[in-house]
Order: sequence, then C-alpha cells, then structure tokens
Amino acid sequence: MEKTTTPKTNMVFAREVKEGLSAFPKHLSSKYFYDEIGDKLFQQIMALPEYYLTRAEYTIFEQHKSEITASFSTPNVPFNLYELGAGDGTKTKLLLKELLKQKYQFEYRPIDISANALAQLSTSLTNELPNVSVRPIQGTYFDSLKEMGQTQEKKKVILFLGSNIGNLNHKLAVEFLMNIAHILNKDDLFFMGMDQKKHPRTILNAYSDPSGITAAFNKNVLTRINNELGGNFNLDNFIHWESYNPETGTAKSYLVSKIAQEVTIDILEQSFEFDAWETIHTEISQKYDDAMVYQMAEDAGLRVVNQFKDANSTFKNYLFTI
Ligand code: AVI
Repeated sequence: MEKTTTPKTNMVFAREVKEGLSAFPKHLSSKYFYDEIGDKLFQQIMALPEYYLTRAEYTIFEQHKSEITASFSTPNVPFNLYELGAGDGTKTKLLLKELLKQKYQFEYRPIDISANALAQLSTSLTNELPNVSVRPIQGTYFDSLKEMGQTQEKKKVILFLGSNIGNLNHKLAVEFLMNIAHILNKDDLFFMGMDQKKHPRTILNAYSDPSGITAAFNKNVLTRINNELGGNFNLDNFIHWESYNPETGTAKSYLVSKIAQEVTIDILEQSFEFDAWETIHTEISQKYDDAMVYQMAEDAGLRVVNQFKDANSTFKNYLFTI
C-alpha cells in the first residue's frame, strides 16, 4: 500500500480521518499504517512465522528466477525495470542477480514515496550488486505511472510485488490495473504478486499473530492521529480483529472499541462517539484465484501471459501484457 509520510499530506489525512470517523460504519485507510514506526512493524510482520506471503514469494523467485527473467526479455533487448513500492528490495535482488548473470541490458528504476527508503535501497544495491545500474524515482505510484506513460523510451517491465494490490478494494484495484494497461506499449510487461485463496485458518493466523505485532501495526493509524492531528485515542480501549470470508477471498482488519467512549481530535476541533463494540474498518487484504485474476485483467484491458507459483500455490506471480 502506498505510504503517506510528507507533512503536506496532513491536510488530506485530516480530511480522510474526519470522513472515515463520521461515516457509518466507521473506516480509516490502511495507507495510514505506514510511517517510520509502521514501516518497522511491517518489517517485523514479514519475518513472523504466521505471515507466509513474503517467504512464499521469495521461494517462487528462488525456484523460478531463470524462467521469470527469461520471460521479461532477452539479453539483446534493453529494458527499464520499474518497481512500484520497492521497499528494501530483498526479493527483487534475487531477480537482479539473475538478470546480471544472464547478461541482460537493463536499468533498475525503483519507485517509492519515501526518499529515505530509496536512499537505503540504493546504498545496499551499490554494496551488494555494484554492476546494476540504479536510477530511483521518488514519488507516488500515480505520478510515476504518468511520467512513464509520457516518456517514449525502451521496453518497460513493471514489478508490483507482495500482493500490495490486495490492499485496494475491487473497484480501485481494477482502476489501478487500467492505469497500468494505459501506459504499457505492445512489448511491455507487468509482473504482479497476488496472494491466493487457501485454508481460511492459515489466512486468519497470518493477520492475527499471537505476538501482537499485527495489532500494533493496525493501531498505528490511531497513534498517527494522536501524534499528527492532536487526537486522544487510548489504544488500550481498542482491540485488533481480523475476519476472512472464504466466499469472496476478502480478509478485513478492524479496530473494535471495547467501551463506549468519546475521542477528540484537536486539528478537526471535533469529537467522535464510539458505542461499546463499535468497529473501525481499517484494511482489506484480498486473496485471489485464477478466475478472479483473469477476470480483473480482462476488465482492465490486460492479458495474463504467464504465471509462477510455489509448490502449494500459496502465492502466485502473474505476468501481464496489453
Ligand atoms: C502490504 N500488504 C500487502 C500487507 C497485507 O498482507 O495485506 C499489509 C499487512 N497487513 C497486515 N499484515 C500485513
């Protein structure tokens, strides 16, 4: 999910909090989980035994790196490798190493809203893979997609890993894919990680770990409201709750008010009432199957040309073209 960390986004944050807490049922966007603390909590989540997604995608890359990179291009066709929301690049480095080994001509263009994340990634790449040419782009997905669409340049391969698409509701996910389709030329490719439907218990466990890290991650949106908008949320008055609907494949996170309470947010000059056991919906993490993915692709003007999976089809990476 795209992060929002700049001060200028505070006004947007304030407006969205006002809308979300005035709505019935209440909601807040999971994009506000991510600040310095939220980023660290997400790093911890990715290392949790219950959170299988990151390891599954890493395994796919380890096991299929030569087929994956061969499906991107051939050594004689130069291309730009873009990555939306690059993060720390742990999984991508496996592909970068393989591309170097196979003598592909490419430039790696990680995109992230956080200048700090990009600087750290560039430094680690310079140390670990000094032969990779790296040219980061700092900005939102939206701005960078627009820029990519305007530049007529060499072939593009765009990575969007980690099932980040699952944090968008269906309508926004299809709109996002339409934007991707719009900027792809004939030979360009889009490579996306999508978590798969599986035993509901496995999914629930991944989002409600007993160590409480996911709960702290979910509650970080309240901490941010307290710190950035002058809120007085008492975090102990809320519990993290996860649900999974195996029919739709939708996992949803909530914060549930344990008591009837009133919370004040200074910047908004407003108070919000909570009944006992009232919910704030904070995140959706959609799980997919092939039928859904092919339908979404068709609706967005994309075509699935290849897919890679781990042994149990826990997670899949799909390759799309227009
Ligand atoms: C970033 N995103 C794909 C994660 C997910 O699985 O939905 C965020 C997350 N939320 C709770 N745990 C991890």
